[in-house]
Amino acid sequence: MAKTKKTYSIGYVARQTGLGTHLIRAWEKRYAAIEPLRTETGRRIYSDDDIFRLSLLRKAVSTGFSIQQAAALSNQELSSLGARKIAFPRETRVAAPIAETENDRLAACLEQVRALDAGGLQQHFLKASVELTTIQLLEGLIAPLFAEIGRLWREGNLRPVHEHAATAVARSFLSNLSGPYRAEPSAPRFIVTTPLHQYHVLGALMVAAMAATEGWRVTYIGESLPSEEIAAAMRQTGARVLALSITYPPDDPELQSDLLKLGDLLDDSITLLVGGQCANRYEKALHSLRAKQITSLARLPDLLRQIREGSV
Ligand code: B12
Repeated sequence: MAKTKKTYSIGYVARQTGLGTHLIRAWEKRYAAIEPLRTETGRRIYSDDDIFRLSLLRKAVSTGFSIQQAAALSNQELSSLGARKIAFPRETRVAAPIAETENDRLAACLEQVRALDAGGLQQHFLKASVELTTIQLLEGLIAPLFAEIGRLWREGNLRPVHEHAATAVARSFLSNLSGPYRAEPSAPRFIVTTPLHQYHVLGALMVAAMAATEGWRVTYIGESLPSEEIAAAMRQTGARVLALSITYPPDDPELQSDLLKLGDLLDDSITLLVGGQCANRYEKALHSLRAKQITSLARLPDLLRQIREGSV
């Protein structure tokens, strides 16, 4: 593909195309959909041609073609898809209809949850991951979906089995979300977990996906870990950042004291980030840990950049 002289960072390309950075890399690595140039140090740089092609691919995928199919086409063929000049056999098209607005997406996902259709729900998540940026996908679809599931469950309008089945899909989907993106070996390490007796994991998995998207080498070390194990993981990996997610219960005295213990076990240079619905209920312990409490995932990218630059 002919390259023009001007080049751009992946962040710029993501903003221009509306695609997440993890997805741009995944389309390149898995499907050879584009061929970005590399700097001498191996960093990817993108041309106007790359941006144009990614926009065409995005359009093709959002009208129902799989990225595998779309990546095999030339720009000219991709351009003509809109006019339906190329027809793939129907059964090879992505089955679920494209949901246009946030509410449509949410309603479509909820329908799959009610129908206990794990494959259907996964399909909707996959489609949304193509159409949306990572933060839009997490904060605009998956988090509100689970808030709604929680509400319907509490009111008796959904059974525990619906919530369990949906959680199983989300858990596996979120675990794989950062999979396509392999950080540089020199990238700083980031550990995510839920502390003692904390069994709600989706928030932690979202944090892991966000940090991976930002180029950190992320390890999710599992849930309900006592402070000794968390500290051991930090020592072994030399990670600079530890993220904890705290959801329920809000008043566990054992967790309070375990968090205080964590303060003694962690190196002072480690940045501790804490979020989740009940994080503020452990204020005293978190204060003594000098933890940064964050209420929104959207704040994470800026904060991680600042930590990387050493400005916080
Ligand atoms: C799924 C779910 C479960 C699953 C959890 C599966 C799993 N392995 O994760 C199961 C079935 C196990 C479960 C069990 C229970 N649950 Co529950 N559960 C939920 C539900 C429906 C969704 C939670 C979720 O994952 N949400 C999606 C995530 C992504 O949202 P989030 O955690 O808030 O994270 C967001 C932010 O907080 C932030 N964030 C989170 N962590 C971090 C960390 C950092 C560093 C940063 C930057 C940001 C960040 O980012 C996310 C995106 O915005 C909620 C409903 C709700 N309103 O949340 C109830 C809910 C949390 N559960 C609740 C309850 C009561 C229970 C049970 C006691 C029910 C029971 N009677 O058995 C048990 C307790 C189990 C236990 N021992 O802890 C209550 C808690 C009420 C409270 N606070 O007092 C809720 C709110 C439901 C309700 N009644 O309204 N639950």
